[in-house]
Amino acid sequence: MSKIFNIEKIKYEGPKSKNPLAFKYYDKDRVVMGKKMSEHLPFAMAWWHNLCAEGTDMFGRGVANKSFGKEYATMEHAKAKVDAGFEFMQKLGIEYFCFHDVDIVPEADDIKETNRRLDEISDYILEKMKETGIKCLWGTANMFSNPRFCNGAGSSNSAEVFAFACAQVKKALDITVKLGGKGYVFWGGREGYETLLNTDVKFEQENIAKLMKMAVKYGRSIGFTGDFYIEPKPKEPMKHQYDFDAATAIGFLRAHDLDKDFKMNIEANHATLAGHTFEHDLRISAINGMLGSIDANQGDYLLGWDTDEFPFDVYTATMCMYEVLKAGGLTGGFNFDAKNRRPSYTDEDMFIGYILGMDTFALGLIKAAELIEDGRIDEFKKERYSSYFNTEIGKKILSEDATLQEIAAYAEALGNAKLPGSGRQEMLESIVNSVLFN
Ligand code: XLS
Ligand code: CA
Ligand code: CA
Repeated sequence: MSKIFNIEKIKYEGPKSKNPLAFKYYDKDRVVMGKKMSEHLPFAMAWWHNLCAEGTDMFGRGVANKSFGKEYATMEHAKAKVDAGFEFMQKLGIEYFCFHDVDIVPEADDIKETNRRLDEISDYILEKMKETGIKCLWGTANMFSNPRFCNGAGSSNSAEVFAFACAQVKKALDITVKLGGKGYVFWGGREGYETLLNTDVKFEQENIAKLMKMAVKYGRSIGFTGDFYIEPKPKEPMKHQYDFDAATAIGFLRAHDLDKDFKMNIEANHATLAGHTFEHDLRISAINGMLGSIDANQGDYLLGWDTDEFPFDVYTATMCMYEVLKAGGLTGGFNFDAKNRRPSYTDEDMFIGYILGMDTFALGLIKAAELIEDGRIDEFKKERYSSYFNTEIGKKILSEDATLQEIAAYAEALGNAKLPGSGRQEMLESIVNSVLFN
């Protein structure tokens, strides 16, 4: 193994450990509800935050050094990032990675040269994958950084820019397939608008659907059998993003006949920006058969933007894992779309961030399994709807031949209805606390 990071392989030391460079809860072989933790939690490293981002913000330059000893924007640097990434994943026991095209090579002025670089780097990545057994969770095209995409990619007002979006999606699909990626993501990027005064929403949405349809057709023709994902986000960078939340994205996919090929990649921080909980968007995806993959991070309730923090909130991770277990697991995985805070700029911090995230989800998994095994929540929920199953009127309502007149006649004969059973939210919350802190 190369030696870019002066840090040993991270081991499980248990909850009492005070070693910041050890797992406290993520014990990969521990069996939870019949499956190993590592199978429940296929974790992935996000190339962009971990190997590229240096902590630049609106007010200041980077703080962390991600040169890995090479000159930025060179192929030597791109290769050093591959070395660093694989060493990092091996040391943490992470089995997958996710990437944008421009995370893995410096973008050239001419797309033909960028594509050549992508061929070169993907050969190198492939070698590392064979050597280590590490796999690709998903790939995507960055169609939001280059100035040409200032008005969006698939939704751009410029046909020429739309053509460049096609070229990037085509190449990113080629590379994803070459690396055996399980999925391909469309995050909206700048697919949205700032003002209706200059925007034809219908035309833009139809064009996005057109781009996606062509991508599905091409992807299938080159042997991509995985899922395409939409990753919803309500705002940022655009004021209005078309894929606002899971419900909106699912509606869009159905309207354009794309729902057979696509699932959702739900990011915690995006769900909360949409005014939902993380678990809300997971549930909406799951009940529609579209829970594919997860971008595991968390936002900050005091800030109105996408802070992409490492997940730390065990309540939320528990509710997430409850949804995932109930849905029978993910076809995708848990990508840490998370970055260290700007003042946490050392190599150690990179490792500690991932340890925090992996431990938080491991604890969430353990606690979600305990909640399910405890059974009180499920029993309560079943009882709460029982009048539909154990009363004549309930059975009638659920029957095929129910009519509005017949059901209305039942109500009129009764004259008035009893209050529905108590929701008992406080009792359920106290069950959650007693399971979390037993
Ligand atoms: C940005 C998104 C992005 C996608 C991939 O907010 O989270 O990083 O996951 O393009
Ligand atoms: Ca994301
Ligand atoms: Ca994000």
